[in-house]
Amino acid sequence: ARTDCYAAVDIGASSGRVVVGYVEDGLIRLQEVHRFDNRQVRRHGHDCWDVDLLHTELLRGLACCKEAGFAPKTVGIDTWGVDFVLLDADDNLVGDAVAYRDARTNGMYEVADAIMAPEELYRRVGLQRQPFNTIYQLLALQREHPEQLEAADTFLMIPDYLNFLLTGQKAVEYTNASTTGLLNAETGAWDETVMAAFAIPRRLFPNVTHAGASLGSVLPEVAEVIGYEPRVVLPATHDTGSAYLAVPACEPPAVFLSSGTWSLLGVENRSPICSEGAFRANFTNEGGYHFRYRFLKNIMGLWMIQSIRRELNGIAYVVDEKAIRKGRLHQYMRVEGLGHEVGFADLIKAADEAEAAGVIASIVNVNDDRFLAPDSMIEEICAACEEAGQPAPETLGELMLCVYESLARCYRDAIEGLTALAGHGYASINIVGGGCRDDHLNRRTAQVCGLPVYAGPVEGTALGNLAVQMLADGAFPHLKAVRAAIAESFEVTKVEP
Ligand code: LFR
Repeated sequence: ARTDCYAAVDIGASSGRVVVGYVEDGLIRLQEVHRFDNRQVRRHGHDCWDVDLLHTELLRGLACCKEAGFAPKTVGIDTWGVDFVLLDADDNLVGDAVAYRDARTNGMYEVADAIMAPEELYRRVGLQRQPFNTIYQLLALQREHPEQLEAADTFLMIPDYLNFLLTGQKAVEYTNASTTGLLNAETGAWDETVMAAFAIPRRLFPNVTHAGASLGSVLPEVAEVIGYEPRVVLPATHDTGSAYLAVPACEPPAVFLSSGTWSLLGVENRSPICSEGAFRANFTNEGGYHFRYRFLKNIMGLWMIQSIRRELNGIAYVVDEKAIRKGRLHQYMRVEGLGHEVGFADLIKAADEAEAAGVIASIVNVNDDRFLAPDSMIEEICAACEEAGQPAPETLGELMLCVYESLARCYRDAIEGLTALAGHGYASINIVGGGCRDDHLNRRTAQVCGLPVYAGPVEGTALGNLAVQMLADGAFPHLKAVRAAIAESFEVTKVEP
């Protein structure tokens, strides 16, 4: 098996993949060896991650490397942010890995704001206000299950936990820790003032470890199952942190957009901006690789499109035998004559046709929290249109056009916000991630924002993950070199406004 290679395990809210990367003639090559659907399950009244499924798929994926002829030197794991598990003194899980879209954080803004003004919290931690931030999840846990916090010994985020299962080492990686709302934006260490104010026990939190660090070899029992013995290296374990590393930054100054379940739109800075203006515009300062900060905004993203697709196919996004949240087809919606499951291509086609027919899109505020986890995305969009005095979409094309146009306008507003805060304009939008394959969205984004769109690479997150492993192994001398190799190795499509 080929050993001069690295494996990226990249797990998003809707799917995960294992991608092997290696360098050949200065270019980076990728091969996907495993892909799986991620899912949420209903447990003890909450939407939760199935961490056992993630563990199984992780091992399966690493074994697939070997089956594909690779025995990677190192392995790196990244996932979405904010979510965590608690371990007791015997390293057993305490409670469930509740998923960030779960409703447990409802009402936590009020609780938190009575403890510390949100402006003050922002000045310290620089994190955008989102109901799912770890800090609000911990406040919810304090109220519902104080005994779990009591019984807990260690707080680990999802990738940290998977790393622990591979190596037995407990480390909390910095980029993902920066999504908790508990890390000081300036120092990059746990903010003990914030923790004390919110009565979050500091003793649970291992000191932060930085991307590039090695956690050592996998445990013997893991090596046995996967058929080789890689070291586990920390990439930017927050997927968005990995994705931003892989942006080729064509035509600077460029706005970066990592497009997946979320659209993460922003720029990379050398220091955090925790100003009043940044707070008001709700931009976040997430910690990046090597002292960089992602100054960005979360935009509802492909989640809306994924939800519509699931709903049209009658699939719930939470697996729950007892109270399955089945998508209800809105009374006006018709997908006729398709004869197969609705795919993304069908949705794009419907939007293209509606556009060609001159349909005027109704507009919704995609960043309204009502779209975070609605029972029916389709009904929620229709209701939002009606409440705003606009016609509710009556066809799939109208619905899709509404989503696309609303997303693109939210991108435009975010770029205007960035421009106002930075005091200068931007020349292009660079999109990485699965969403950069959506031609309709690329075209509309270019039009509405009035900027050229550079789309690619699609595997931005896995690439960013691999980039840090390659740097840790000395395959590239510095970040600039690996970024240049990424730009040269992958095709980027330009879409003019
Ligand atoms: C994207 C992402 C975002 C984060 C959200 C929740 O996958 O990691 O950056 O805000 O998921 O964790």
